[in-house]
Amino acid sequence: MTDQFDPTPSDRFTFGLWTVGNPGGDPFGPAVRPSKSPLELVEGLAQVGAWGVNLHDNDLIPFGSSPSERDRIVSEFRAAVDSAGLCVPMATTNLFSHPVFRDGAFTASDPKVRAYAVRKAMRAIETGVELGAQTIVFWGGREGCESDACRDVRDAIKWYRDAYDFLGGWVKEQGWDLRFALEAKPNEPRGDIYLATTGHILHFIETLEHAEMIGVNPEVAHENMPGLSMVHAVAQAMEASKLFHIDLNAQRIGRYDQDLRFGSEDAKGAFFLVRLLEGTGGYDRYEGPRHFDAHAYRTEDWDGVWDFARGCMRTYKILAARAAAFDADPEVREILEAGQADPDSVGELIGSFDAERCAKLEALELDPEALAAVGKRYERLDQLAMEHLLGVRG
Ligand code: GLT
Ligand code: MN
Ligand code: MN
Repeated sequence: MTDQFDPTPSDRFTFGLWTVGNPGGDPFGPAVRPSKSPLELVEGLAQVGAWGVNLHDNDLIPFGSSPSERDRIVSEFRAAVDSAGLCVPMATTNLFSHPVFRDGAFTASDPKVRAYAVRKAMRAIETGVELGAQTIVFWGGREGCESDACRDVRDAIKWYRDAYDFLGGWVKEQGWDLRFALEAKPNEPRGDIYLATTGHILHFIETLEHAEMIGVNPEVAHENMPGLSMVHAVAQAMEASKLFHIDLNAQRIGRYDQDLRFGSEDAKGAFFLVRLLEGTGGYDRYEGPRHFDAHAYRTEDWDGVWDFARGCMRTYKILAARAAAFDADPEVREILEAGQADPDSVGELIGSFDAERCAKLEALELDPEALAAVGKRYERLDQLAMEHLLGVRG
């Protein structure tokens, strides 16, 4: 049975090779699913209605491959992607698995490790460009420490900056129209990871030489792990025109990085996130790919993996429809409009300072007791959100 929530390529849903390809191993037990090749994964993704596939260099090209093996693998993959009707909008570099990165990659204390990491990123960017990627994600999984005795955090941040300044300059010299999207995570696998949240990264970007080509790739799980709001992180990134990519999944607050099926935890958080991305509540829609960085439960076989992938996409579309209904609901509009009404144009007085506005502000009659007496009706508003989300209204 099909319905309007089944994914189609025009929804621009993407998955990483490492997501649907995750064979279910964890720190306590081995893989539970036979592994599938990148070519098989591409075929499966096309069948479930995805638009694109993303990859790390080593998801496709085994570490240590010779240049000729690498060329053969990339051209075979490209042919498979083309014949499946998919695309590769994003590529990334594995700067965390190999033991060489045990003390970090761009922030490792040993300058030779930093040089090796930058060169590995250059090779991965070349592969991304060859496959048509427009966005290069950087997740600094080993950029952190267990003990701050090991280095001064300010040195780490400086070395981090050096790497992005170098790579940004190199990309521009090649003449490639690429954007970098930096992904935060507060901890795991390191005790503390540098630039722990999207907010930290947004500031760091402003200190970079090629800041205009660098944005963020927030992930639901990584904001939720420490109990922060993904909606607020994404909104701040959008407000700064820095939402270059997004990692959609689900997470219970306080747990390890669970990478669960999108929307399967914190349905209300997912609802407000999709509402934000779709722009139904105001402002422009996010136009980039909707990327799922999640994997199927360890209980699943391969059928379960494709159920998982379909589930991510369907939930996104269901939430988009629910968000549109919420924002079209006259009672919702009425509460929001009443709450922000400004019949005396008082809001205009606050902004960049000038003496005339200041005088008007000073002259206003403002009665804090009367202002404080007004109930905001957010209980009703949130209940309306819940009823739309639960499908009993609109
Ligand atoms: C790794 C990590 C993800 C990142 C990937 C991109 S790698 O799977 O857990 O959150 O987005 O490097
Ligand atoms: Mn991610
Ligand atoms: Mn994650």
